[in-house]
Amino acid sequence: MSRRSTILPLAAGLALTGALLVVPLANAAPTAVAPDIPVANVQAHLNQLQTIATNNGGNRAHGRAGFLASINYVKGKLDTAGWVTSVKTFTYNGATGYNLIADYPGGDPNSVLMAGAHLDSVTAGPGINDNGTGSAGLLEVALTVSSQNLQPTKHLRCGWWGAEELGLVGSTNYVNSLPTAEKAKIKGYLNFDMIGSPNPGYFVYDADGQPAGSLELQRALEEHFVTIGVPTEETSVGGRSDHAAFARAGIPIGGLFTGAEVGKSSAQAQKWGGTAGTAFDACYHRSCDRTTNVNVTALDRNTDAIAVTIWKLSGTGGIPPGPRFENQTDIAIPDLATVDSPITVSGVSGNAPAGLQVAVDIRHTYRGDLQIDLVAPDGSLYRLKNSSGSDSADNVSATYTVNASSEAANGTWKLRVRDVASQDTGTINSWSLQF
Ligand code: DPN
Ligand code: ZN
Ligand code: CA
Repeated sequence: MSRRSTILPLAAGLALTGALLVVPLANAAPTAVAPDIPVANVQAHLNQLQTIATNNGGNRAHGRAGFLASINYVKGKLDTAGWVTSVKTFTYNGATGYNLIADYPGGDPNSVLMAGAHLDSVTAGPGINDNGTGSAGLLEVALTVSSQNLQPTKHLRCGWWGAEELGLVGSTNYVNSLPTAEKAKIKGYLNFDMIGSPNPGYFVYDADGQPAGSLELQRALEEHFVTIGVPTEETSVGGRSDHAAFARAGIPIGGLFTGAEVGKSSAQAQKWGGTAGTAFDACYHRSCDRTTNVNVTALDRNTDAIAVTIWKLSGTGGIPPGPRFENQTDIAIPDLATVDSPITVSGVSGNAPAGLQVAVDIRHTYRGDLQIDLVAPDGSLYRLKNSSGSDSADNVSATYTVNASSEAANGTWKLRVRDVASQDTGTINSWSLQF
């Protein structure tokens, strides 16, 4: 994180006057298109889980201090983001166990989409791939759901499970604790256990033999990999992770997995890269399952797939009818400068939609420096984001909804990014317009 700098008087560089129409902050989302999740944010959670283990005897196992500290870390992030959390306790092996349940306010309470990951490690090590990765990926997607103000049709609920490593204890306890009527409201459960294996495979839970409806989840989980051209394999995970109790209750299930103790075949190494004859995760259940035991590309792809799946299955993923335009040219944002990145739209009849989706991917060392506007072809300005002296996170990765219905669609649109404070700089990585 970068140091803070002084905000310059706003008058400097305000060339944006004249006939320009400035519209107040566009309401962020509901977005139809799942955003790209910056993997650095997921890695930051993994670093925190590693530190928790290091400070608590080297693990985050059931009954150990590192597990409760992990629960408190995830809970704190979700509470700040507006999720409604509750910690549910159970007893196993004479020790108190914890499940963290988080509900996203809104959606149809009778139609719940649930996703989960076990947060406990084995006692042998810190459990960063197993299952810091699934826990951190799901956490970052949940935080993105709220930062985007997603308005899903379904009610969204996430679970971080305890004592998975001792026999799926936490998730089983949760499902068994639900009255029949509550179980019936859960229309699907997605499980994420080991999604950053160091010698990764790309496995999607096979819907065969699972409750009816599981195929829809499998297809949704595969969708992002189809989009990015990464082949997947179906895997029969049987009862090896926390989906099992949900499946037993007749709830459709699905999940992602990058492999554990099994060796990668040469055919798999050919299509996925990596090392044939070596385990997908040679540090599985060992002390070396540290932050170094994560393949960042696999973590990135799987986290994006979680987002695409949740956006789609929660009832917000219908692709809007119009075409999409993107500018992927990197444009530097020098200190205290204003830069424009153009997108020329042609072949669209009439005006832009009331729900024009503007997806923005900016890398920056202090996002509070940035004021962002969308400039319509006639020069009208739509404010997407204000600068803020206290917004100390880095990158901007967000999708904004703009009512652009008074603008002709065709012509050159621009993303105008103004860096208002000294020291930190960045780059427009890409941005897009979804009509
Ligand atoms: N359940 C995992 C563990 O925590 O050890 C391993 C695993 C996950 C195996 C998913 C198969 C499928
Ligand atoms: Zn696991
Ligand atoms: Ca700056």
